[in-house]
Amino acid sequence: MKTVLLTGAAGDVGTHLRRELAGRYRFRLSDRKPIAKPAKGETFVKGDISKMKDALAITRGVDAIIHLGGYSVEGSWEDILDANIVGLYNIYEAARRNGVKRIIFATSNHAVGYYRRDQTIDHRVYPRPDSRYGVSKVFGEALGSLYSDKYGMEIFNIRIGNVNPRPVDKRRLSIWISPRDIAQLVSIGVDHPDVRFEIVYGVSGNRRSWYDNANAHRLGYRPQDDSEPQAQEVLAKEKPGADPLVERYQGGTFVLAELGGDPSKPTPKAKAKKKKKA
Ligand code: 15L
Repeated sequence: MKTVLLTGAAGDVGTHLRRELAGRYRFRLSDRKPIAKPAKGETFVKGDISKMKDALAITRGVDAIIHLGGYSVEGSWEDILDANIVGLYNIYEAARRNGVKRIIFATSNHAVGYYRRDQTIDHRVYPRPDSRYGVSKVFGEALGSLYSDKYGMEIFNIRIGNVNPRPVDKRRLSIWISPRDIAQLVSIGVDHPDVRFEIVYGVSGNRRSWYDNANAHRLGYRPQDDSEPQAQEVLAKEKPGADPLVERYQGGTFVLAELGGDPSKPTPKAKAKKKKKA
């Protein structure tokens, strides 16, 4: 049985994975917060990944790392920097020094949140982060690419939508992933024999998806859930009058935070040029 480190194990996604994957791996759980009762087959090691010493200690001797740890929404630059840039670097570098080859990285739909909802995007699109948080996820994907090319590490990036037992609003009908589907995808990341550097979307088989998840399917992902049967109920509860920008972009409210302009409109320079020509 593989020993797998789960960083950020005290969070929501970590809690779902522990339950769904119980008995499949020997889990080493790690978080800054304590976990009251590790289950059978689990051990807990407290650690702050913004400190290299801790990152080295928690990654020693494992077969793979599921890296969920970090700041999970938009936040101040200081918080994002500590957890998602420094912390992420520490995990990758500690893994390399400890000879751990395989990392499953919980990246996010917010790495590409500035794609419009009328677009279908696949794993090859250029990143379009919608927040500092999204930028930190793009950084994580880029660092994984470097560690894969330079050091031969095996990196499996899951651009997670929203992990929840049920889809909670209109936007999440398109990006929802059920606990059992995220567990399946994470297991592919841990066990697939042929991973070098992969990007997949962490979504169920939603009919309303904005993603072409062909790369996940190629690697064997067969989602069992679809948000559609719950769509009517979810839409009935949706409050009308959402900001048109929130409605236009995949990242939803993340695009609105500190918004300085509408990216679909021409830049002031382009506007001036057009005026001059006319
Ligand atoms: C994420 O990346 C966040 O970690 C999660 O809390 C949700 O906000 C999710 O995206 C989402 O877009 O719904």
